[in-house]
Amino acid sequence: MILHGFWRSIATMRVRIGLSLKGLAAEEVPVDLLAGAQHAPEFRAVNPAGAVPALVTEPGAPALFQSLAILEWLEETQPDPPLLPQGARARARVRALALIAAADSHPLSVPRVRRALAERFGADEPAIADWARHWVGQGAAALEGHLARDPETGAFCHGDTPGMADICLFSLAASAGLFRLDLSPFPVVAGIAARCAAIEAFAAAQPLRQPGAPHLGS
Ligand SMILES: N[C@@H](CCC(=O)N[C@@H](CS)C(=O)NCC(=O)O)C(=O)O
Repeated sequence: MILHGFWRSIATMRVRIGLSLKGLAAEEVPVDLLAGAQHAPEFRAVNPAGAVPALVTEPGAPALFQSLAILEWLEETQPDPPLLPQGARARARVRALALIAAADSHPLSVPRVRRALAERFGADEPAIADWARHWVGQGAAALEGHLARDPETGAFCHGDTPGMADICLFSLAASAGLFRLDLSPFPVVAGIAARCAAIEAFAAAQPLRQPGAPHLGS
């Protein structure tokens, strides 16, 4: 399989984790979002939406796209270990938690939105970072509210094994890291993110661990 992605891409990170938890490997082909490679005709042929991730599962077949749809495909084609719990209600809860991070929060800080803020409204870098922090924080607050009040929450979002909601929560925590948002006001979210970070499938998928990422620290 070929995973079109980018070191910094939060959505690609979700697919990296899902593949790894399922014991599957994909060769990652970088699409340099900071250089605008998502707009190149060669990549638009892969994903006309101009966004990563895009997963080519077999030669010649159109790529799968949208990280949550890819995670659902993984779940259906490779059920073990499961990313979703048993029972319709539990599955709805996990999908809803995942969507808070992946659908309500993350899209507001993707490169095309940051670029539109700069080009259409004259926002400078600090203002754009402030905007991104705001929406990541809104996502963290919504997750915290749901997780803290629900007895289904365990060491992870739903019980004591990581799944789809944890993948998305961990991706939100990675956004918080990139935009320097302190997650300590959200202790349940921060605790689950820390437990995810102790699992290699999660840790190895983090933006700063990818080839091409800037080397930070000594
Ligand atoms: N909802 C999509 C988001 C895809 C997306 O926006 N990906 C970002 C990187 S995380 C991207 O490629 N953005 C390109 C751009 O904004 O120009 C998913 O979960 O796959």
